[in-house]
Order: sequence, then structure tokens, then C-alpha cells
Amino acid sequence: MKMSPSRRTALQALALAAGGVALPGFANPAGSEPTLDQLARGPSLDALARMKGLRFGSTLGSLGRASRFHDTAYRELTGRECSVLVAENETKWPQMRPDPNKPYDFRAADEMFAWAKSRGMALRGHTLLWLEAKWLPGWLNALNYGSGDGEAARRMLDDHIRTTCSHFGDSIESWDVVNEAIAPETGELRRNVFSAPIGGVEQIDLAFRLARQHAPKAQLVYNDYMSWGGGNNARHRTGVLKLLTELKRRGTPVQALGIQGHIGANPSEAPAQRTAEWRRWLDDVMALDLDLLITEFDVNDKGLPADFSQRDAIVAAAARDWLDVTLAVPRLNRFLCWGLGDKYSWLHDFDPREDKLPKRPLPYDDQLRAKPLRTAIADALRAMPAR
Ligand code: 9MR
Repeated sequence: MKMSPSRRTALQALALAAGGVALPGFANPAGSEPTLDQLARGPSLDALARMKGLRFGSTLGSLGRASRFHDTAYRELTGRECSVLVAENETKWPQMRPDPNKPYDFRAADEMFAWAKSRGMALRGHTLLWLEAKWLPGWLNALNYGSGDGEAARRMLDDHIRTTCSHFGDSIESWDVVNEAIAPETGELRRNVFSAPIGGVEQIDLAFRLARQHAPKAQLVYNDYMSWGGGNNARHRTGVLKLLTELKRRGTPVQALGIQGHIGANPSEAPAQRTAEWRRWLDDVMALDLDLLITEFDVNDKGLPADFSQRDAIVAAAARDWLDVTLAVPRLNRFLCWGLGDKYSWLHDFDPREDKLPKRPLPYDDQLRAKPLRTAIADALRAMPAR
């Protein structure tokens, strides 16, 4: 079989990293290609990222669907590939404070962060204010501040941000201060319990100012899932750019945009136009003097063929296209996946396939075998410009 150029690059880098010495488990019969797993035993994704001046990371969780943090093999894979960790759910408001009459419960996050710190990993915090009401605590949504009681609402936000930031202190290098404030259907701000008493953009501005006060050393990020393509994504991009422009105008201490990167793999979209529009939008964001992160990367395989090898190839190609454009932005310095193995992906529950087959959105399969997506990410890191 003829070796693809990307495989060849990966192999060459692997040989280089091994200093020309034969790698254990690498004794392929002459001329045969290494398996994806053998390639993955070469430089980690973080090592490849660091060669270009960025760091690679992922998420772990211990609440909800079977705990990936307590799955030793999965956790060790995360430790091997990554140098940045973010908690999938454990630092969200409803999870830390399900009951307003009880103190905050930080145990789940603390356990994961202690492990990450022992491995020398950097920590990201997610998220101080997820604007959509659905993801705020039920007890908070049930409060009735009325429109005149701004003071009580501001105190609530202050209490939450102060308590959370004080607990984690300087150990969190970067906070998603506000998450998903823009509705993709309209490009306008979502509404929640703080919208009437504090205001739409005002609650976002306040959250950033409180984060600055209570986490003085952390990078402060606005995080959202707008991506390339038309329709809702186009409206979403316009809305996010408008919000960031307004925050900058107000002097809000927002320092970076987190692009979640939950991308699809729809081959029917016009690729040249999609790429050009995405690049232009990234340029517009950069003109606002912000840093950039990819915070939650994965590839939704909904609608793709059932056959695993066909599906994996389309997913890998879509990832490579999107990453080549996005990683080219010089101020992008963190790249995190939303998990490393398909087994625990949020997409199983949130966006199942019509044929009910397992989803394959992440770089490793259910048995933690490396997939073509892992090679695509590695190749994109090798190909990107250094910063
Ligand atoms: O993956 C997370 C899932 O386990 C949770 O049930 C859900 C609600 O808290 O959030 C998911 O993570 C989301 C992240 O916090 C923000 N961006 C979109 C992510 C996927 O839905």
C-alpha cells in the first residue's frame, strides 16, 4: 500500500523524536505502515503543540455519565497527551452549588485538579456564568428579582464569582468567565434571571469585572461555539463579534475568545467560501486585540456513513481543514479537545445518530485505540506556523 504524505510526515517526526533508535513495539515487517497506535506512541499531542509554542489539553469529568476520571487508562491517556486540563462539569454553578442552603461543594473538582497539578498540568476554569438559563441552577432561575432589584442580583453574582475564584485561587490560569451568551438563531443576547435586574451586556461586563477582582492573575475568556458555515453559524458569529466589540468599547477586562470548536463534518458545504468567511471573521476578532483558544474541540459525525473507516476518514479530513485555518491565527496558544476517547463523549446523549450507532467524534476509540482523527490533529500541529 502506498504511504500517504501525512503518514510519511508523522513517521519522519517519530523517527526524529526517537533519535533514530528503533521504538519499542515498532517492529513492522519491512515496508509496512505503522499502525495509528504506534504513531500515537511517538511524541504526544502536547509535545507537538509545544514545538509550535502552544499547549494541548483536554477535559476530564468525574460526575454524571460513568466517571472518566476514575477510568485509570483514560485518565493516564489524558496525562500522557495533555498539559492543560479543564473540568467537563465540575466547576459549573449547578454542580458546585445544587442547593443554595448548603455550602459550595468543590470536592469533585479538587480531586481532579490535585491529580492534574501533580502531573504539572495547567488548569482552565469552566465557567463562572453560563448565560443560558437552562444551564444555571434551578433554584437561581426560580428567584424573582423583579426589574428594580439590581442590587440583590449583583450581590448573587458577586458571591458566586468571589466564592469560586477564592477557592481555586491562582491555580486556574484561565477562566471561561462567560459562556454562550449569544443565541445562534437570532445573533442576539440570551436572556436569564439577571437580564431584567442587571441587564444583558451589563451582567457580562459585571462578571468579567468580578473575575478580574477575584482572580487577578487568570486569563479572562469569553467562550462560545460559533463556527464556520452559513445559517445559524453565520448569525452566531455576527452576534459574538458584536458582543466582543461592545465589551471592548466598555473597557470590560475580556482578554481572549474561546472558540469551542464543536465542528460538524458536512462535506456538502462550499469549502472555499466557508474557509474565506471563517478566516475573515477570525481577522475581525483579532483586530479587537484578543488572544484566542480552542477550548472544546470534537467532530460531530451525525449523518456520516455507518462504516467506521469511511466515517473516521471524513471526520479526520474535516478536522484537518478546520484546524489548518484556525491554528494559523498567531495569537492562538491553547488547544483543548472535549475529551480524548469516544466512549465518554457528550454527543452520545445530546446528538445521537439516527442509526443509533456509537458516535466517533474524538481522537481515540472506545478501546482507547488511536484513530485517524488523532493523526489529523498531530499533522495539523506539525504543519501549523510556530508562534
Ligand atoms: O459535556 C458537558 C455535558 O456532560 C453536560 O451535561 C453539559 C451541561 O452541563 O455540558 C457539556 O459541556 C458543554 C460545555 O460546558 C459548554 N460548551 C458545550 C459543551 C457540550 O455541550
